[in-house]
Amino acid sequence: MAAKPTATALTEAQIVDARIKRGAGGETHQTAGGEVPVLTTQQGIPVSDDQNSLKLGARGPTLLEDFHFREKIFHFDHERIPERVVHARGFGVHGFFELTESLSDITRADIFQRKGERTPAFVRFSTVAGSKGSFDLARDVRGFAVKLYTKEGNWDLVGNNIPVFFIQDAIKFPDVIHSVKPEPDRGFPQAQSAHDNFWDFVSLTPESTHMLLWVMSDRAIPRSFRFMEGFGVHTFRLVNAAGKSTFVKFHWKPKLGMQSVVWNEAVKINGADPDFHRRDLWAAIQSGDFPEWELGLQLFDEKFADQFEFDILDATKIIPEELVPVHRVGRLVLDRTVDNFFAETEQVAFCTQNIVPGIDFTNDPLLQGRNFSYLDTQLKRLGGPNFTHLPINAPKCPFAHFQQDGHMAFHNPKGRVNYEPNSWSGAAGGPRESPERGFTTYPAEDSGAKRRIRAELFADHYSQARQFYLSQTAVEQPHIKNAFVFELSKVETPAIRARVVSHLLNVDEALGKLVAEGLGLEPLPQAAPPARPIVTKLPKSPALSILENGPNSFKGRKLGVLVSDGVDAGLLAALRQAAGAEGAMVELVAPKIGGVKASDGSTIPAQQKVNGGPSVLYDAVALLVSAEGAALLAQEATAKDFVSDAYAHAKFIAYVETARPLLEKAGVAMDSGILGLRTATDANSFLAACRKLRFWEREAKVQVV
Ligand code: HDD
Repeated sequence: MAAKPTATALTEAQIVDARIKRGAGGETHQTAGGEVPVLTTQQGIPVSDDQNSLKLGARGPTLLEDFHFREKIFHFDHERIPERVVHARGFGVHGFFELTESLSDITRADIFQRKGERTPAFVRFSTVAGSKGSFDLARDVRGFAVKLYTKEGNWDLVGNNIPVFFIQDAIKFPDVIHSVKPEPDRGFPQAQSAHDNFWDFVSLTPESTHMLLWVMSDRAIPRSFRFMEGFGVHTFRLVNAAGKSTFVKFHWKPKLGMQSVVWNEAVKINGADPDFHRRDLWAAIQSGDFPEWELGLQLFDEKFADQFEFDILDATKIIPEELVPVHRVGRLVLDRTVDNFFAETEQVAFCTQNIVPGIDFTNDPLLQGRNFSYLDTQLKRLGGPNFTHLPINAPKCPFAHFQQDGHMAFHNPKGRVNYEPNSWSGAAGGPRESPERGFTTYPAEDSGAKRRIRAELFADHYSQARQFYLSQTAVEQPHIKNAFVFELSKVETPAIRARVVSHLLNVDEALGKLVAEGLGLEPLPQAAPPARPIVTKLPKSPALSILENGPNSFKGRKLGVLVSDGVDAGLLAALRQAAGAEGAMVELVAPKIGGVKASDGSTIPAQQKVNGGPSVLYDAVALLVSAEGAALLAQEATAKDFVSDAYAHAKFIAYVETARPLLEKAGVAMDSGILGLRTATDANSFLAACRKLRFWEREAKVQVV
């Protein structure tokens, strides 16, 4: 490989080049499979036999001198690096940020200067609690970490899909994470908050209450990474060329709108396809349907901060969008999957302290603590201080400094000078600081006695939790109640259940009582004494509801069509056409993966066999089975589940008349979310109905406990 030590990063192309060029100096040889590189050891020594270790005779011991064998096993033994202590399970993709409005009056950040300019980006989505191999549909916060390779260095906006957090001070982070992770004496449960330790900790930490409402809402079970919002969470500063500071909260708004699954679906998706979210993102990008978000800013000044009811430094609070509108200034497009999961997704190192000139921190005590933790953790994960040499972490702008050596240093500048000041002149003297161009910290004035203390307004733990709950629709509120009841029903210690309810009574008395009733908790506990009076008159914030902000579109969603031999080919084509026009994907689910013989004699291949393609994998379903097909599938448990689950999960269902026996066997009671399919016009009407995403009217009828 032609990697000369230079002052700039190796490009990804160079690395890939190195990978595919493995072979003895690019030597190739002819095999049954064509002209391929010669297999070598890591040292480049050609290998003659990769099937058998070196032995003394056919049945003798393996010889220590087999350097090829030893190297191969040695390398394999060391393939793993420590998984992230949180957000271990993630999926990263490439894209770009495009500025749609210049912000040069508000910030000097280079990325925000020139309308229309694109900046390369890498985004990693994740769950928090589960380990690397856990399932995607855990009830959990989703990480939304964005690395922007700007012309003045890397800016990492390490956010979540929820705009608040469990704790206010970073000193509590190890505690909240320990509590949610598997319990240390037993090593379970995996990727779940539904256990005693988590609820014990949060019920003793009332500042978690607002976050708990979000985590028990449908935000914590998104349908796809593509259909969720992202938030920078903390208040940051934007600083312009004149040194003026404006406070900012960052938002990512999905172009396809928000959507979540229902809890029973989440439980089943985890069995049917533990990779549901990563597969979804992968498939969308591979098919050219690039997900997109708008970058929104909430901008405000000291005056607003002073009169706001809550502290803008408190990460357990939001600023309602109705109070400070979200101003959209750019778009993030994800258009490329990684070449190598380990090199990119696993080794990417996000650090909250990576900010660029024109952006600055505030004194949010959670953010201040994060600024230590991220750098520190990369050292452990990536094994040394040179993780910025990895292509995924290296800036894409020129860089020059005197930091040197260490494990795996592969940018090693030439020349004599590695310190400054020095008296070597010109280029020989190396880089120098620039008071004009360099990062300058906003000179905020702070003073006070050194104490372990929190600001007074931080003590309001219930008002915004209440606002969140009351801003939800009549469909969403019961989901929150049910989630609390589900989780607390897994808690073995009754006192912990009661303590959670004592907080919920402060959020909303009716909610507290409903959860108590769902748990069979008697007598009702006293409400926890609030540290500050609860603000009960906060107006509803419709922006907090998913359903109030529905996309009214089926674009980017997936239709599952159950088919059998004898399927009406014309109707299937009409359905595909209608789905295509809507921008939706279609998958065929059939008794055999080879496909079905259609009415016109053609064979149509399937994407799923019926027992591997349950309806939880789809946003809506259609039953296109012939009379014989319906008779066959009415005896197949997984086909009946396909229908009864679609029904129970309030999905829109289209059916041909011959599918009726299957609907009946599945125990479906007909309603207006179940639409007959005879003509192409029916197919269009069905897709139009699907724009509502779910037929929520049905839900209350199928959930009675
Ligand atoms: Fe964190 C990873 C988001 C609080 C310490 N965090 C991590 C990731 C995301 C967040 C998205 C995954 C990055 C990736 O994909 O590689 N974390 C948040 C948000 C927080 C937050 C939105 C609150 C507003 N985190 C937080 C605190 C601390 C940490 C208070 C410690 C004091 N977080 C870490 C970490 C991780 C991490 C241990 C683990 C892996 C990593 O950093 O790279 O340093």
